[in-house]
Parts: sequence; C-alpha cells; structure tokens
Amino acid sequence: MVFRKLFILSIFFVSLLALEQKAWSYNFLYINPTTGAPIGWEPGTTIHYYVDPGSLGRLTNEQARTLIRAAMDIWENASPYANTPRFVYEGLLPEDVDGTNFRNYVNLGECYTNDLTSCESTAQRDLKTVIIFDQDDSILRGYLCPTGCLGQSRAGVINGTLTSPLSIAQGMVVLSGAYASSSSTRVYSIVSLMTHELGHLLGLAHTSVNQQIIEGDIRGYDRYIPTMYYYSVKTSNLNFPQSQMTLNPDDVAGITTIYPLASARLNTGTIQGDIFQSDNSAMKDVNVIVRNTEDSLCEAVSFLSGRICPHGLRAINGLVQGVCYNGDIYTPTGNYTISSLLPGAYTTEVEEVSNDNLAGSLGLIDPFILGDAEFWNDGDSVDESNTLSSNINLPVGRARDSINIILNRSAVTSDRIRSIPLSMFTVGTGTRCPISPPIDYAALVGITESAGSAGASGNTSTSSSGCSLLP
Ligand SMILES: [Ca+2]
Ligand SMILES: [Ca+2]
Ligand SMILES: [Ca+2]
Ligand SMILES: [Zn+2]
Repeated sequence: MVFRKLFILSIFFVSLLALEQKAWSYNFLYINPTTGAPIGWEPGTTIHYYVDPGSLGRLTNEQARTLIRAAMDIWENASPYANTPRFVYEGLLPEDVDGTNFRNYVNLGECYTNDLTSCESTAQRDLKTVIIFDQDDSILRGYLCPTGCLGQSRAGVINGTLTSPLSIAQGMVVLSGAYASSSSTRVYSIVSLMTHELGHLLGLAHTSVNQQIIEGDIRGYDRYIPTMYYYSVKTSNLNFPQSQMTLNPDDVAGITTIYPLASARLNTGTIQGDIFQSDNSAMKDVNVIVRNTEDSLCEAVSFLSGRICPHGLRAINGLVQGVCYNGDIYTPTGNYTISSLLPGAYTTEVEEVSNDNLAGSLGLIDPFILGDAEFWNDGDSVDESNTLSSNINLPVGRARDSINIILNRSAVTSDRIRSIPLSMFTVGTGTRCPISPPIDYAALVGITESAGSAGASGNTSTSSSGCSLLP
C-alpha cells in the first residue's frame, strides 16, 4: 500500500537559540539569541516582491502570479491575532530566471545588513525579495537541492549581524516548474506548495502533527496535516479533497507567535513544561503536541523539546541544539513552550520525531525517543500507562507552566511506541481544518480540472527526496 505521493520539502534550517525563555510555540527558522523571540520580518512591515517573468510548469506567468498572490492572502489572513506582513508586488524581474542566470537572484546562505557586500546575490544586496519559477528545475536540481525538491524558500538577508540578528530583510522563493508541469499535480497542490514555501519566507520551520495519518496511510484525513508539515501531501484525486493549502491551527499558532498583535496575548494562552528522561535528565528533540480535547486531530499544535534555553543560559550558536550554556557549564534542556493557543481543555503528549523525515529536515542527529510516546498525566512519573492522560484547563490569556513529562522507559527499544494511536483522539468539527478550499483556484486562473484528470498517476510511487541542509 503506497500513500499517494509524498514529497519532502526542503528548507535551510538555521537555528539560533535563545538566551531567555519567551512565550512562543512551534518551530521557527530563526530565533533571536538575545531576546529569545522568534525572528520574522519587522512587525507591520510590507514585503516588496519581484517575480520571475517566465512560466511555471503548465501555468502562464500571469496564472502563476495570481496563485502566488492567493497564497500570500492565505498568510495575510491567517489569524485575527496576527500581524502578518503584507506582500506588495513590485513588478517583474528584467529576465526569465533559469539555470544560466539564477545566481543574481538565488542564494545558498544568509547575509546581514551590517555587511551587504558579503551577500552572494544581487537580489540580496539590493534587498529585493524574489519569487522564482524554475521552469526546468535546473536551479533546484543544479544548485539548491541536488537530490530534488519541489521548492526552496529562505531568508536571504537578516537585519543586524550574525551574532545579533533582528529581523528578516529579504528573501526568496524558488518553485519547481516540473512539479507544476505534471498532469498529476492539481492547481490546488501548486497553491499548497506556494503557501508552504511562503511560510518559510515568513520565518516558520517544519512541524509535525498527526504523522500517524501519513505513516499509517489513513485516507481521508489529510485535512489534519498542517501546511508546514515536512512533507507535501500531494492531493491528486478525490480521495484527498483537502490539501495543505488551508492553514491548520498549528500553522496559525506559529504565525501568530512570530507576529502577535497585542490582542494575541489577551485571547490566547500558553502551555509549557519540560521533558525528562526516566533518570530525570533533560530529553531534547522529542515532538511535544498539545491538543484541544474537543477537536483533537484538528486543534493540535507542536513544538520540539529543547529548542529554547532557560533564563540565564545561552544557546551554543545554534549548532548543537538542545544544549545551553552559561559560558562555562553546558546544560541540556528539554523544555518547550507552545503559545497562541485558543482557550479550552488540552492534552499534552510526546512522540518520536519521524527519523527519516522531519529529523533530517531539522538536522537532528539522534531523534529516537527513549521509551514510549505518552500523554502527560497529573503527577507524571516513570511507570504509569503511556495512554493515561490528564486534561489541562487553559483559560484565555493565561499560561500553564510545569506540564512536565518524565518518559516511562530509558532505552531505545524495537517495540517502543513512537506515537499515540490515532484512536485516542477526538474527531471534532474540524472547523479550523476545512475539507474544501475556500476558493476554486483552478477556476480562478481559468483552468478546468475534471475529477479524474489528475488522478491517473497518483498512486504509482512514493517519492521522497531530501535536500541539502545547513546544520
Ligand atoms: Ca524562470
Ligand atoms: Ca504520562
Ligand atoms: Ca511518564
Ligand atoms: Zn518546507
């Protein structure tokens, strides 16, 4: 049994960890090492973007521009509590960007406004954010991700300096023309890819909630996979009417936490705590998921333990994640903070990060969970049932602290339970995980797609390909 098609989406993951604990949730591309806040664009800023004048797969340039604009609208309207940057179209680039001239526009590494002369590309030096249509995939295949990927997106210029990064000042998105050419790629899958890549441009890293659905090939549940999930779920026939084009609560919490309006603090809450091994030492790099009990598959938000340093400790340059130091003593940390949560009753669980997938895209070295996945329970210790769960009442505007989990076993065993069975979770209204996209994007660009037209090759293979990563 082969799941439709899974493609790993690539990302350059650079993590600068935090000096002090701040309210945040989710996984972020950049974190200010001094303030501990996730790094995005300046609050209230507009992102002025330029677009490749070429075509994207079977889409004309105008169609592709219409769809990228639609994907921008999705993020701009993500949440009433978020002040997502506005995107402003500044025009076409002077030439079709392809394998011969891409270095003027495309970069592998970031640079900083304190020294723009060190930037790789002219677009970086000019602070021009660019959307590139890589019609024959020569930029992606030949430069950005030689093992293949559907897109690449990243910040190109950061305001400030390497040791004192402040905000994103320029970025790029490169989209695969081959993907958009395929007859099995529907228009809304292209919009999903665009939305995912724009999420990176805005500062979000990959997330993982409900990986059981992907790994178990649970048909009809793709509505519960967030846009920033580390795979793109290619929705190529009617078994998968829902795509990652619509944001899920995990995505919304993430963007709200990077770009909070003042109302976010008043209307949402935070759950935080520490994950420990059975000997009480810190357990980093486990996936922590909080779920609203009314609608637990949809209302699920995750964060990797150990991505933040407790107050007074500093991250080691982002290279050794989950380890903090005070200039002398190195301290592993297993803490997590998940914010921008709507009020309600929540459960918290830990699970193993999928070894082949999210772990690789986040640069994790040893993603195994010691022992089983388990729920948090009141008085969590080393010997209760892994499915024993207590509810956490999260009032509006509040934080619940010390939701600590002590793993029940201390070894990586072949029979360990990597994630909580889906049957433990409530399928609620799924209001914030809609089945149908709000807009018929094919119709928006004048393309007719019949129900069967795109499904022919949908189950022929499972293809996943990782791209090169920064540590
Ligand atoms: Ca092009
Ligand atoms: Ca427990
Ligand atoms: Ca336990
Ligand atoms: Zn990605």
